[in-house]
Amino acid sequence: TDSYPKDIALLGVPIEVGASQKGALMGPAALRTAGIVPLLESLDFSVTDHGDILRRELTFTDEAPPPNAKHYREIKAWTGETAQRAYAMAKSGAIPVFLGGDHSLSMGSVSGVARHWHAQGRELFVLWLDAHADYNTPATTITGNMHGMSGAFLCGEPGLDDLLPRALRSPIAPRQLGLLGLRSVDRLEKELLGQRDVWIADMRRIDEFGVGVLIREFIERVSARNGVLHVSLDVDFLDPVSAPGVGTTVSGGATYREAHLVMEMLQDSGLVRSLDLVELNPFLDNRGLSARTVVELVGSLFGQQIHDRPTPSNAVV
Ligand code: NNH
Ligand code: MN
Ligand code: MN
Repeated sequence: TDSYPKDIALLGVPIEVGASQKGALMGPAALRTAGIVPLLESLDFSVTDHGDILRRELTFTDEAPPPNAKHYREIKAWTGETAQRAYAMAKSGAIPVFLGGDHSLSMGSVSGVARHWHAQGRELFVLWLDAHADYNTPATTITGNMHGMSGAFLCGEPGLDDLLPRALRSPIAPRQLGLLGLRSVDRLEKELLGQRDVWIADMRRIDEFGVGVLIREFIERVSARNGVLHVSLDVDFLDPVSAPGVGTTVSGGATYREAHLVMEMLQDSGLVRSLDLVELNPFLDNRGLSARTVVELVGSLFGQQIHDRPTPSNAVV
């Protein structure tokens, strides 16, 4: 199989209107302050920071928005730009890392990288680390917040059909999506998910089987299809004790060590080709704790080890 990329491309996507709380637009700056660039360089990556997408440079349309999709036109503008940038970054051979920004940014980032891998004849799998399923459509949402709709959009569920032009879209099948860490799902969202072949490991399964068993199961699904993996990390995947800096904390989340183990095992798999870091809200953080925790997790994902292990425990390549 192909060798692991040595280049990482960073792009800040300071979007916050997909969430109800303001402040996620400060996320990219906080992740840089927490040292994401020198950390990746210390792990022998060559890092190119493309800076942030600028809101004032986006093009807004004036079409009538669909119902129950707040700030639709602004999110459409972010999604189109993010998808084009994501496609170009993935095509360059680097590993794109998207600094959010709320989780609606994944509608663009994943669409762009999926389009690249589709052109390569590879299936893109998406691992969604989140307290929430983000599988609402305008027909199922309670809040109308579009950060709760990203997964459904990416799987081609109806209701946001004109958000991204056909040519920039590359929907994934529900079986290519994995949700880990769930503990807050809306009623109609749950009903919809129940009819789809999405891989789901909620907190109950994590408690019962341990995160290591579950992540190995998902990695095996990806490698069985010779797929590649995009990781979408919502800060609220973590327990609020480790990461209070997020607009939608839910208690009972992944512990600091559980999250690191996930990242370490993903590193061992050699399958991760792109990453979103989303929902960090520095305005709500406790002296940089959450930003630092996220950056430490990025370290584990890209090869930082506590002690060298010559033979990874779950090598699949
Ligand atoms: N399910 C809720 C909604 O759709 C919450 C989504 N909020 C998130 N998602 N933070 O990760 O509004
Ligand atoms: Mn989310
Ligand atoms: Mn969430």
